Amino acid sequence: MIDFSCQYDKYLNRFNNQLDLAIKSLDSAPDLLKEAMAYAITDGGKRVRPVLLYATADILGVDLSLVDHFAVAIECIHSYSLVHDDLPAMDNDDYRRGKLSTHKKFGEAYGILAGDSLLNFAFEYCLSKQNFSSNDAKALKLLANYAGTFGMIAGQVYDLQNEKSNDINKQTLYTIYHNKTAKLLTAPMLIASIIADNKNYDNFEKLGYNLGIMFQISDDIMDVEGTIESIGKTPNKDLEEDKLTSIKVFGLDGAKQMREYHYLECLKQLKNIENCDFLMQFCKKMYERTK
Ligand code: GRG
Repeated sequence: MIDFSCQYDKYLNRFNNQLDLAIKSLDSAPDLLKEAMAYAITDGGKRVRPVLLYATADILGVDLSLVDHFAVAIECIHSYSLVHDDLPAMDNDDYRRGKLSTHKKFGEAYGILAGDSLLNFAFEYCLSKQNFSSNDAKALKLLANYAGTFGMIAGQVYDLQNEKSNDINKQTLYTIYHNKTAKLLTAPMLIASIIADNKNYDNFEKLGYNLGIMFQISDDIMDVEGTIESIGKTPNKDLEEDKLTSIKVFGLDGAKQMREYHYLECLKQLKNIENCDFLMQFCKKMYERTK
């Protein structure tokens, strides 16, 4: 039996060292931009996506040094999405990760620019990886696809379009959650799989889908049941904005049942993957999470 928190810390330490190197490489950027980017990406995040990447690489026998650049890139993209999501034009939140949101700390213009820069830097940093291979190119293309016009950004558009709507539709909800949340949680596992010549690709794709939907339903539940201290951002925002959420579609108890359903689907996929103890415990932690 593996020691889950020991292994999580191992991945976290590795990621933090890689992130330090990446931030150092920003030295020649304008001071305020660098500061705002570093503020947005350091401290407070759970680092779920880089941890998923390292854990999958380990399972598939991929040397972790081959995915370090991707770990930094995916957290840059995730952090940019949070910075932009907090802007007044989007979710308009003053708090994120237990501190002032980036635009509140540095002003709206720098919030926009720091987000833009994190997105560009993600790709620049990946492309600076030594011996960039054809599998790396395929993995980077997947990341661009899952984070962009056909993925997370599309999800954000569907999300905006369905605010204050009376059309309570499960299909629409799943389209939003798949794109907005699940794709960026699936990408790290698929990146590791692509680098391992597509090993277990379909299993990881289905695992990512279910983990992502479960993760977003938990986020909805925490929005209702959590506090600013526990979730690090303002609670009850979804209700205020009248968003299409799992709570609106299923009710609070129904959302909890759907969270369990997707957790069990994750376990089903994991049965097909060897040496997946860590991921099994990871899914359980995500199922039980309150922050
Ligand atoms: C603005 C382009 C653009 C996209 C925004 C992803 C997103 C789309 C908005 C962020 C808000 C949100 C509800 C995202 C869904 C995914 C999610 C639950 C993010 C929070 O991820 P965690 O819990 O955050 O991993 P930490 O802070 O731990 O990294």
